[in-house]
Amino acid sequence: MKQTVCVLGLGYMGLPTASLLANNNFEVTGVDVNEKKVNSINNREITFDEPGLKELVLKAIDSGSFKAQTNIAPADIFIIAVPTPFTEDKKADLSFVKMATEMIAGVIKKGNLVILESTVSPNTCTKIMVPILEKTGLKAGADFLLSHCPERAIPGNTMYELVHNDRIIGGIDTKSAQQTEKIYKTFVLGKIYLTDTTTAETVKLMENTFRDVNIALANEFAQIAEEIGIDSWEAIELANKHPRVNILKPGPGVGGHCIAIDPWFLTEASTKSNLIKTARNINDAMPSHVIELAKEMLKDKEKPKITILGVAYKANVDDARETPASEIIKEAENLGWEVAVTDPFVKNSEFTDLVSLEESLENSDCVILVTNHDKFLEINPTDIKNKMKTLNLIDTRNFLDHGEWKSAGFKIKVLGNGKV
Ligand code: SAJ
Repeated sequence: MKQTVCVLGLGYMGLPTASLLANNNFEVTGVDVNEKKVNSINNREITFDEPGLKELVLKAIDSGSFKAQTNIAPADIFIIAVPTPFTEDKKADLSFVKMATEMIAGVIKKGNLVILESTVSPNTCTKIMVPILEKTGLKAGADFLLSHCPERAIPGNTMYELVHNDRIIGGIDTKSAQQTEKIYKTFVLGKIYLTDTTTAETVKLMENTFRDVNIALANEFAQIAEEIGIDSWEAIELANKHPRVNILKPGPGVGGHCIAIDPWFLTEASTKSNLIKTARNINDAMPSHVIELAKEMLKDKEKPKITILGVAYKANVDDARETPASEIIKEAENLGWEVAVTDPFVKNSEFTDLVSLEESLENSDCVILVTNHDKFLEINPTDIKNKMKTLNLIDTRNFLDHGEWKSAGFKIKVLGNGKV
């Protein structure tokens, strides 16, 4: 008989994981509190774009091994993949993890395994989940198993990375880690490493913090390069020719639901973390730096109109969570500028109206490229120049063909390039 799995949270990680398990011999129930999302999945619609996901979900539904619902179902294995936002004072908001654990506590039976995939602050498994689950009278380790298997797949390439990336599994005991390994081995081709829950929680935060600090370094190099009068993009590329150097890319800021948030989870209980906080602040200040570049370029205009190309937090995805575009738009509007925003992937945004590319360029004084969607490479500057009032371009990703834009008559600024 197939083992039953209940996946709580049908978002960016929960739904892909649920569909992989359902296609690998598990009987899967996906649970989400959002009834609209549940209905659309059961009606064969996916509310976000992720290459390869829809096909896999439909295959799982058609084989009868996957269904979505709003209520928890008893199962052999529970997987929690709910969001962990952060609070105003930059602490992990674990309310969804707690709620999911309470739901499981309502149906858990002896012999069940509970797996946490959501990114959390250290000690969440032992200090928060175990007490909730033990209120049932069952004992962790003796009666039920508990582990943390942090998700590590990157949006935009989730389906590939869920299968091919290595995984870290931390158990409250060896048996919990080993039982979890058996489940992930059914679809993971990467290596699986076993440890304890708190180490696994910290490893996940360290990975995203490493990336955030590295991007902050690139962003600081970019601003220094602007002062010195060199091109940081060229300098970083050359520095990366060293066998032990790998500097990431500067940009308008760090967005997304992970890297812009997770470093705070690591620092919230620590008195020792200066570098991590400084890096976060450097990255959070990048939208203001973009506005400074725009102010310089538009200093002769009283009430300029700017065009923002891209609100997604990164290239070729429809996800605008924590996007640096939001702060850029807010600051520009506070200056009294007219702001028109366009994005070929993002359909709706909570913080701005989105218009077509054509409309966004109408009478504009400056195009600011925020997201490096490939689609923006198709813009022909000669075709759009008649729509615009003044021909200015700020490229925050060093992405567009500057020669082409210059030939069309545009004045160009590139973030991190003190030469242009
Ligand atoms: N960014 C830069 N410069 C760079 C790279 C990225 O400015 O050189 C910016 C992006 O534009 C974006 C932000 O950083 O705004 C984050 O993008 P990302 O592609 O670095 O990462 P995420 O947030 O999409 O996914 C990360 C991944 N973590 C790591 O690579 C260590 C992914 O593997 C995790 O699973 C995911 O966080 C998560 O869910 O934690």
